[in-house]
Amino acid sequence: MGPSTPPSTPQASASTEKKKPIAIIAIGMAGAGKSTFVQRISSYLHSQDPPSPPYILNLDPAVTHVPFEANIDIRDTVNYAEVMKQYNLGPNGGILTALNLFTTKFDQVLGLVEKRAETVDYVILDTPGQIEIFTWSASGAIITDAIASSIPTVVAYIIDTPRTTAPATFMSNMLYACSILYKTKLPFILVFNKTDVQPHSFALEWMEDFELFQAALASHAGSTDAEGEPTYMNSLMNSMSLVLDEFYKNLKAVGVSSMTGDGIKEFFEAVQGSRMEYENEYLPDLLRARAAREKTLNDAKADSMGRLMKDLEIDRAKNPAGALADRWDPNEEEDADDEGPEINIVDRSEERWPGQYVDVTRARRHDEEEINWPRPG
Ligand SMILES: Nc1nc2c(ncn2[C@@H]2O[C@H](COP(=O)(O)OP(=O)(O)OP(=O)(O)O)[C@@H](O)[C@H]2O)c(=O)[nH]1
Ligand SMILES: [Mg+2]
Repeated sequence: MGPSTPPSTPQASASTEKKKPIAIIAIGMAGAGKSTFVQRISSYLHSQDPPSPPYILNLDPAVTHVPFEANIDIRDTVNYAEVMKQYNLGPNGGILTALNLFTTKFDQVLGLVEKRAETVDYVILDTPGQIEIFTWSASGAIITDAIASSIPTVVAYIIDTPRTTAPATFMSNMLYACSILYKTKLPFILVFNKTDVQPHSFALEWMEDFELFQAALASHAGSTDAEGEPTYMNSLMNSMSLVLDEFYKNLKAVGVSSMTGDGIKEFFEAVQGSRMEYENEYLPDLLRARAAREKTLNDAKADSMGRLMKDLEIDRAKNPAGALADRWDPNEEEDADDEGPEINIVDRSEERWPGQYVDVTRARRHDEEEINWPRPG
């Protein structure tokens, strides 16, 4: 045999050679520390050798101050206070509508992100304070799916550790995380934040051994009734802890302090581990689902096209002159009225701050602006 060239798989090598960033979507209850966390991981990446500045998207239209310098900021695109006024909405409706308007232009955002794909290692998304606005809205799902089908994506579920030490609160928070995992089906990292105030070891213990959790539950006030029998709530939570036990097996958990930077390195190790998970589990599912969707769509198109052509043939045979008069005149003006309101995405790093790193702890928006959006009550 002559000198053999190694068997080449052009598609496989092309996909691994082309560098792709990882998207991190920070999701969590109001005040869990999402924005502080995004700021912290951003400054961690800046401090790497060589520095690896991330591409950051702020999706919270109602925030007055972000502690990081966003490359794309929803506030540059939609004015949340104006939306509230114009559509007669309360704070949450305003945030949701602002997010919906922004999502109509998400193709532009994707374009900007893809342009950076070769030079950036991480794309980070900070989401609105009210968790359900992102996790239970059409636009949240569209944004998540759009990003996840374009680059490897992980969800960082930020937990306010000091506020989840009560077993019942812990369980509610985990159930919420569980619902997001099953909705997004993306690699998932539980980020126990604020470990400077409360170490997260109790959470890891409960997750590893549900009997420890049940013991904690039993020792909590209100878990037994007057006769000393476990209450309904208590037995419900006991059985749910068994369900969650299964859920925990699919997750990574890290403890961090966005304040001190503790645990951020471990977080990035978990993120890197998730890339494999994305490629082996999520991506094949996504491609399968997309192929199925396209096939249904194409079948439907072919079917209606076939029927349309048949109708036209009959029509033409019946009335040849009418069919000719019905033809489209290419010189006719096209209707330009169906354009939506003018919304445009701004990449700040291309406009005002070309690749410039601003001290994130002191970051401010445009200096000449004195906008102070009210926070949702
Ligand atoms: N001690 C401590 N406090 C933290 C930590 N991370 C965030 N905080 C504080 O928690 C509060 C909320 O932080 P944010 O980053 O605004 O939380 P968020 O989830 O973005 O809040 P919303 O977007 O308003 O829902 C702030 O006062 C932070 O200073 C941490 O690791 N340790
Ligand atoms: Mg925030």
